[in-house]
Amino acid sequence: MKKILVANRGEIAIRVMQTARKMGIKTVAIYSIVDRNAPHVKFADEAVCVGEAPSSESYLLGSKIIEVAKELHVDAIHPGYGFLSENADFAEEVEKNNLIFIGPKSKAIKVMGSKLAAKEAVKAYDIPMVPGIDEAITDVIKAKKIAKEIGFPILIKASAGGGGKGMRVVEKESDLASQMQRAISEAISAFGDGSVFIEKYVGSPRHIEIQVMADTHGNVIHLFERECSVQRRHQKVVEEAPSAVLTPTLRTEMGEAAVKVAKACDYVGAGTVEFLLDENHNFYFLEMNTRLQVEHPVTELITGTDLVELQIKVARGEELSIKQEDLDIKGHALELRVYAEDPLNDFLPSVGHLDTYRIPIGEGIRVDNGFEEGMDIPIYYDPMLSKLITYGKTREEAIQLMIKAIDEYIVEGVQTTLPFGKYVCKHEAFRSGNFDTHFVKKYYTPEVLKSEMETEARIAALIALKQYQEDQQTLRIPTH
Ligand code: MV4
Repeated sequence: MKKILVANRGEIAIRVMQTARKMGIKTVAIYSIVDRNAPHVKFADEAVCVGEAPSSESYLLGSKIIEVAKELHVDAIHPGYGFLSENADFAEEVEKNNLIFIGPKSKAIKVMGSKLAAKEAVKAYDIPMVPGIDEAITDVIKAKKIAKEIGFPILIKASAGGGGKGMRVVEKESDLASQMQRAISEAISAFGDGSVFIEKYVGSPRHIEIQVMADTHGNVIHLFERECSVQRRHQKVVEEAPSAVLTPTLRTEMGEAAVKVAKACDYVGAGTVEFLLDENHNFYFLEMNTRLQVEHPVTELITGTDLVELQIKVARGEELSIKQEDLDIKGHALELRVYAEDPLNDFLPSVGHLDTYRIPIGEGIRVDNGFEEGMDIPIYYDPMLSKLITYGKTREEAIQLMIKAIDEYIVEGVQTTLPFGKYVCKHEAFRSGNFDTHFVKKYYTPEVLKSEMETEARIAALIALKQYQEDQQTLRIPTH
C-alpha cells in the first residue's frame, strides 16, 4: 500500500494522514472549494478539489472520489468518520474498483446499519440485550400487548435510527398509539424506513462502548471501554477511558461480548460496540458503529496503540500483531470535543472568523486539530474545531490537566464549548464518577455557566489588580 486517499476533512483527515506518513505511505486529500486552503489540504502530498461546498456536492460524491483515486493511482481509501464512512454501497463500489476500503466489508456495514438486522445477527451469540422485541411492529394492538408484557415505561425505536431520531419513551398504555404513530412518521421522514420496535426503557443508563479490532484471519481483540455518558441531545461532549465504574470482571465480560458481536458479522477493522449499563451494572448491547470513532484517541492513550495504524495493517491483509493478553490499561484519558458552538445560547453554531487560535501544548496533552488562526469556519460542515485530549496516571490527574489545558486554549472570534467542558470537569457529579446520560440535562443551564465565568473574570481582575499594586511598589524609583 503506497498511497491512501482520505475521503474526509478537518481533524480526522489530518489524523489519518499523520499515521500514513509515519508508515511511509503517500496521502491524497480531497476538498470542496471552501476548503481549498484548509489544513488537511496543505498536509497531504496531493490534493484534489471534488466539488462545491455542500457535502452532497463534494465529500459525499462516492463515484467522483473513486474516480480521483484511480486517476492518482491510489491503493486504498480511508473514509474517516461521518460522510461516506458507514455507506455500505460506497464500500462495495470501492472494492469493485480494485481499491481497498479501509474498514469492514459492505455486508457488515449493512447489517449493523439496521438495529433489527443487528439484533438478528447476534441472536445466536448469547449477548445481553434489553428486554423487548426483535422485529418491526406496526400493529398498535400487538404493541400494547408486548408493552404490557415488558412493563412500562417502554421505548419505541426506529430500526434505521441514529442520534435519537425516531425514539419515543412511552410511560403508559394510553400514550402508546399516538407515540407509535409519531415514531413511525419521524423514522420515515428521517431515514425513509418506518420500521420501529419496542424495548424496555432503561431510565438512568450509562453509555459505555467497547473498541474492537479484527483482522481478515479471524482474530478479534477488544481494547477496553470508553465512557461516553456526558452527552447533550445525543451529541457526545466529554469521553473518557477507562470508565470510572467498570470492575475488571465487568470489563472482561463486556469486552468478550463485544468480540462476539464483531464475530457475528464477520467484522474486519476498527469498530465500536455500544452498550447501556443500568444502575445495577447490567449491560445490554445496543448497536455497533462500523467506523473509527471521533473519541478513539482516549483508547489509544490508555492502550499505547495507534488505531489507524492497526486499521491500515489489517486492510493490507496482515494478521493482528497484538493478542488480547498483551493489552492492559495504563493511566486515564479524557477527551473534550471543542465545537464552535455557543454554550450560553443553546449551543447554536458560532461560525465565523478565528481571530485568535492558540492550542495548548505540553506533556499529557494531545490536540487533534483541523483549524488554524485566521481561518473562517465554513457553515457547511460539523462545527467541531478539535478534540482536546489529556492523559494522566489517574483520572484526577487527567481532569486537572484538562482544566489547565482549557485555560491555555485561546480562541477569539467565535464562541466554543471550552468553558462548558471546564464546567463539566469541575462538577462534583463528574469528579465523583457518579453520573449517567442525563448529566447535562440535570446539571447544566446557561445561567450556572455564566455565573461561573463571571466569578472567574472577577478573580482574574483581582489578581491583575494585586499585581498592579505590587508593581507600583517595586517599580517606583525615587527620583531624588
Ligand atoms: C436506550 C435508552 C434507554 N433504554 N434504549 C439513544 C441513541 C441510541 N443509540 C440508543 N439510545 C438509548 N437507547 C433503552 N432500551 C436510552 C438511550 C439514550 C442514550 C443512549 C446512549 C447515550 C445517550 C443517550 C441519551 C438518551 C437516550
